[in-house]
Amino acid sequence: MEKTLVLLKPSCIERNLIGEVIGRIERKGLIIRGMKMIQLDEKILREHYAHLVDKPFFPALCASMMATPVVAMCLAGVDVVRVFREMTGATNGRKAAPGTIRGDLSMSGSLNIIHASDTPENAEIEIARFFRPEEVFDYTPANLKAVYEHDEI
Ligand code: IDP
Ligand code: MG
Repeated sequence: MEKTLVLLKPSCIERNLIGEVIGRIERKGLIIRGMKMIQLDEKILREHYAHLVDKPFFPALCASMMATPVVAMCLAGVDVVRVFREMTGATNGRKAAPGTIRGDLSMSGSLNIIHASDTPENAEIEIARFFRPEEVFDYTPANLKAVYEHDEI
């Protein structure tokens, strides 16, 4: 089953929204395969946000991502990368559609609550960046038969 990497950013932790976001993940029927708190540093952020290191806002982005530990999660589901990006919403919380995590919970273009992998290829790279293999658990939740029709998984 496809996997994706999610970070609950310091803007989520500081606003006491961890439970709100995890509740949405659980209610959607996504499987939590791994979850832990990590204090990020500049080294891992330069890798994770390599496409942004030359932007003028990169130092502020780094500072905001190191303000508290983050909650890193590995989620699984059919087509989960696309499904969870749609649940996440557009980058800027002021432009993200209502009903999405950012659209409902954020008013900022940088303090936007959550990171989600954008492609299955990047998800594999990002999961390996934040989790050791033994921290990702390959179990089958008992309710899976109620989440998917038998021919969907
Ligand atoms: P994404 O998180 O929606 O995939 P990216 O373009 O990959 O968006 O940017 C990564 C993160 O960098 C964003 O989630 C946001 O926190 C921050 N960011 C992106 N663009 C801007 C900007 O123009 N100003 C300030 N922060 C930004
Ligand atoms: Mg991105």
